[in-house]
Amino acid sequence: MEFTKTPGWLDWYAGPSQPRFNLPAGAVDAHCHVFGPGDQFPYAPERKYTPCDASKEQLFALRDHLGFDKNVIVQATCHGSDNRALVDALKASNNKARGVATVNRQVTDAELQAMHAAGVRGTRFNFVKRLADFTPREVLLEIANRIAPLGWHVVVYFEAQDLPELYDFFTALPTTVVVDHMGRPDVSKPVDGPEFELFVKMMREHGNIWSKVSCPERLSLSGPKALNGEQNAYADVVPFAKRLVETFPDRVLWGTDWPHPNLKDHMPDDGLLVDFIPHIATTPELQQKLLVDNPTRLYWNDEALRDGPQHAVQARSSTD
Ligand code: 0GY
Repeated sequence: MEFTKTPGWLDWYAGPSQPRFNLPAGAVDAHCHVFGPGDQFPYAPERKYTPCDASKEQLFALRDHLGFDKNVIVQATCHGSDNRALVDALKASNNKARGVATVNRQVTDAELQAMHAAGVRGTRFNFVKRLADFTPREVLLEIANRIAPLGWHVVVYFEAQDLPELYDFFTALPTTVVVDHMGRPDVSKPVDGPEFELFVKMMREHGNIWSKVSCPERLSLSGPKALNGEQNAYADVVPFAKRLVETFPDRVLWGTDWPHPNLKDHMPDDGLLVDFIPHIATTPELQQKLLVDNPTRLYWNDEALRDGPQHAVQARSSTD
């Protein structure tokens, strides 16, 4: 099938630099996507954007170029709840990728089992209005209760101004909950102001809530150029991500977000994004947790699943 990209679409950057920061052995890129290819895995009719293709082979080549060992591939909204491109990538990864799918309430137990066997370990609920249509909370809760016995977690994507309204729903979920991109803080506001404090409170009071400290390129107002007196790109995002890494070292994840859907301003160099990591995780210990220990525990901890959900719950709450 022929697809025409959304007007103004920025394609992913094909010549990423070699990062200066050496990733630790076993590092996981814990947030990235595959798009299509559309002629093999058509984009969903209900999608809000049509991207350029970004295949599993291209993702795995980027992984090797940057020095990552593994990927966590997150279902992108342009594929709706048709997880075939994701599952295809997981199966081709040689156990080097896990997945986060999007499922609706019609999903059968057999389909969930098949996705689990392919490497899916979570489902994503998207509350960003420009990306996904509204789904009633009781339907999402029903899905969360269906996937919990598999040891899966829920990934949530929302914007900071919507957290007050979503807070009670998130904190009542029966699984580990992973927040995309720190809940998209407005980085022009103070890192210790009321908006980000609410996010920190949610993580402090709920040991099952994790955060990806990813997407500086999406959140930054200062952009990819180092500012006067600053040494690094995306400097205005550093205090937010650094605070979470240092406060919750056992519940943070990092990912490139390749192929960077819906960016309007610039397309990042993924090598430069990797060089952002030591500014937010400033010691080898913090880097090891962020890049290796945490994602490995969440996504490759199959012993917990063999012993049943009870064990998985204990594994969850033993962090921090
Ligand atoms: C991201 C961010 C975005 C898009 C999606 O699934 C998606 O379409 O997640 C966005 O547009 O902010 O994490 O990839």
